[in-house]
Amino acid sequence: MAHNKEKHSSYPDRISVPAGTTWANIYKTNYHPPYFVSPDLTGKDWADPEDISQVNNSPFFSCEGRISLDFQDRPLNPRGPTGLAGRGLLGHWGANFAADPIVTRLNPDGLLELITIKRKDCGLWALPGGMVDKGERVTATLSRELGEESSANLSFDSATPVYQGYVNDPRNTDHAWMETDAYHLHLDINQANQITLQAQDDAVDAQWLVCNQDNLQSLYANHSDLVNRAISIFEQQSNCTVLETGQVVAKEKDKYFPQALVIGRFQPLCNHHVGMLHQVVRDSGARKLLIGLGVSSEINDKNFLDFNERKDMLVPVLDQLGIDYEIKAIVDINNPPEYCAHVESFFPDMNESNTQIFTENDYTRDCFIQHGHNYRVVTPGPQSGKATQVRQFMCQSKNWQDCVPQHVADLIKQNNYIDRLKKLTQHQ
Ligand code: RP5
Repeated sequence: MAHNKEKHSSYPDRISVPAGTTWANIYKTNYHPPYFVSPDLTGKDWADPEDISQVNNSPFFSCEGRISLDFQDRPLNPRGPTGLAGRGLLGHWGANFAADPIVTRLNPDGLLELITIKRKDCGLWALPGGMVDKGERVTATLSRELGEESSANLSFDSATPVYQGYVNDPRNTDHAWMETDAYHLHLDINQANQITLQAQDDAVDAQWLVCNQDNLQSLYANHSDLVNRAISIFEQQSNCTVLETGQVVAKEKDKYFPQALVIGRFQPLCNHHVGMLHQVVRDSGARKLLIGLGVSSEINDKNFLDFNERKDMLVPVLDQLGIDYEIKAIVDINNPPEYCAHVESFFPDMNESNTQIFTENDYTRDCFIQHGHNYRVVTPGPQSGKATQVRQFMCQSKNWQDCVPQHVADLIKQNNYIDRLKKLTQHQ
């Protein structure tokens, strides 16, 4: 993900960071970003002290995995250098946790609409999210923030979790960044009619926004990704399709796809993946399962197992599914318009009418539904990020064994994959 290029009004200019720069290769560049911490943080009890040695939340927790530190023990942005050091406007060193409510309804014209607020700081339409207070449950934050910014009063106890992780927020810096928990709540007409939207607090306006792709793409930060993820889960749960215009239509009846293509990395294969594969076979009724195993050009802390090592983990699970399958290595090409053709070149029999695609990755999903393609893409569940957690547990010597099938645990131990992962993690 390229960092957000929006300049925050109170921020100094960032220095430009050449594409492909990571913390591991930054020493090859002359990287001296300006340092900025907003005077607004001074004296605020919710903000960390500026002196990092007085911060007692190390090791820094992040939904993105293990956080590396720089030579001053400051946490480093997991998505790489941003061109600006310090915390900027963010109170905490490292991850700053927010929660984002995605509240939708159908309008009388059959269009899906979403509660949005216009942010006071930048004038952009956004999800009415906000920071999680210390010790607060995320569902409580969602209700509170929605109420504070739009006056709507809703409970999120039955909402669907759709995303947990990094937000491409314009306030992010090398040492502080936003992460969020996004939950989706779809209201029926009676519930929606009880809401009167009225901007409050950090918002100058609050409105129901039609979920067409133009509107979604212009939302703040990467809020469009969060909403598209919610839409894709909503489509599966309600057996409908949301068109690019926001129009909600019933799914093509009796459309049957004989093949299911699952694209994933399985770094490593964990219990969540096993459940997902069983679900795909059960729900799709497919006769053949195609597995596209994402292969990175480099071995690193996120891609620590090679193709054959992961194939060895997958085969016993696939054998148990009782259907025909094929596994192919899909080498990363970092070229969204070409990605669909790239995958098709490994599975020459697949096309839009005989294969539906299952992926938990937003980037992959977009490659198959944008750029002129019309594949049916299904997000198997909101539980992505489980392999990240397994890797984290492996590095921290926590109980990772319970998160993976027995044969995977055996392979990990027999081949010393933990040592390899730890070494790669230390080199980050
Ligand atoms: C975004 O900033 C989050 O996704 C959330 O919507 C928001 C929280 O920050 P404030 O609105 O409280 O400034 O990164």
